[in-house]
Amino acid sequence: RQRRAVCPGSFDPVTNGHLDIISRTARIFDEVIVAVLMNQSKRGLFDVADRLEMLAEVTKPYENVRIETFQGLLVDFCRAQEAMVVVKGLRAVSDFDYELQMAQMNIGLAGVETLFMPTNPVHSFLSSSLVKDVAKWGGDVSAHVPDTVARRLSEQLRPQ
Ligand code: COD
Repeated sequence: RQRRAVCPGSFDPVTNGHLDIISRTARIFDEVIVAVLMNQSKRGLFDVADRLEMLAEVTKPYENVRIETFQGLLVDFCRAQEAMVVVKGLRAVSDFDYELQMAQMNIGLAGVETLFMPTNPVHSFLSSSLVKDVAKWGGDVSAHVPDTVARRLSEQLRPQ
C-alpha cells in the first residue's frame, strides 16, 4: 500500500520554506500531495491558478509530488485522497500553539495524523506574507523564494 502524505497550505506564493518541507517529505513518503486551499473569503495576492503553476514548476524535480486544490475541511480532502498523514513545518514555538490545536482537531474529526517537521533554520523567519511585504516595497526576496516566484512577484506588484 502506498504511503501518502499531504502538505497543505495557501502557498500565496510558495517559498523556499515550503519547498524544504515538501522535498524532505517526498524523501520519506511514497507520494506527497501538495494541497492548495481555495479560500473564497480570503483573496490572496496570486489567484489559485497562478499558485498552482508556480508550485508545479518548482516541484518538477520531485517525481512523487502532485499538486491538488481543496475546499472545505482538510480531513475530508485527506480521506478522499486516501492520505491519512499531514506533514506541517514548524518554524518556531509561535507556530506550535495553533498547529497543535489543528492537529488535535484533525485526529478527532477523522483520525488524520499530523507530523511536524522542524524547518531548516535558514527559513525559520520566512513566511509568504513577509515575502509579499518585502517585495511590495522593492526589497530583494531572491534568497527566499524560487526564481520563478521572485519574477512573478515583481510582475504582480510592479506592473509596467
Ligand atoms: N518553513 C517551514 N515550513 C513552512 C514555512 C517555513 N518558512 N512557511 C510555511 N511552512 C509550512 C507550514 O507547515 C505551514 O502550515 C504550511 O507550510 C503552509 O503555509 P501557508 O502559509 O502557505 O498556509 P496556511 O498556514 O495559510 O495554511 C493553513 C491550512 C490551509 C493548512 C489550514 O487553514 C487548513 O487546513 N484549512 C482547511 C480548513 C480546515 O480543515 N479547518 C479546520 C482545521 S482543524
